[in-house]
Amino acid sequence: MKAIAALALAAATLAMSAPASAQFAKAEDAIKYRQSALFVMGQHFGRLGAMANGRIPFDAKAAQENADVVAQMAKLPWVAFGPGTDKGAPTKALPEIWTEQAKFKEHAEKLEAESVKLAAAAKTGNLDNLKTAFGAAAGTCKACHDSYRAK
Ligand code: ASC
Repeated sequence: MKAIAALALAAATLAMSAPASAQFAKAEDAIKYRQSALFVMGQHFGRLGAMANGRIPFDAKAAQENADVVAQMAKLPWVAFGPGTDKGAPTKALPEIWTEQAKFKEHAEKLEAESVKLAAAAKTGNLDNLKTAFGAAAGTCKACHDSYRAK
């Protein structure tokens, strides 16, 4: 019984830490994984942008939900930029990602930090807070794309 409990605990622990330890069978899977995470993030970020820029009415609850998704998705792509994943499927990822790993990591961490602030701003229910935090987060998207994504 003890062994079963220990196994169950180990499995649960593994499941909870899955994103950070995601393993990919092949480079193509890693490329698809990071593109998928970034795509989903972009969709939800875009909805926030539409509110921040007045293209759609501000809806505090929707903003909060979208920002929470962004903050979760922002954690996911980075593990999928591992060694050997520079090719294997169509990708705009530039080689500098792998030759400037520390700088790339800094960009990723900035996005993660700004997306946490964005979620906090959305929780205030105040459109001006959302606008400010959205602008800062969008800046981190752009900075990384300028350096590490092909046009
Ligand atoms: C988005 C999106 C990005 C960023 C970037 C910000 O909505 O999909 O990649 O914002 O355009 O400059």
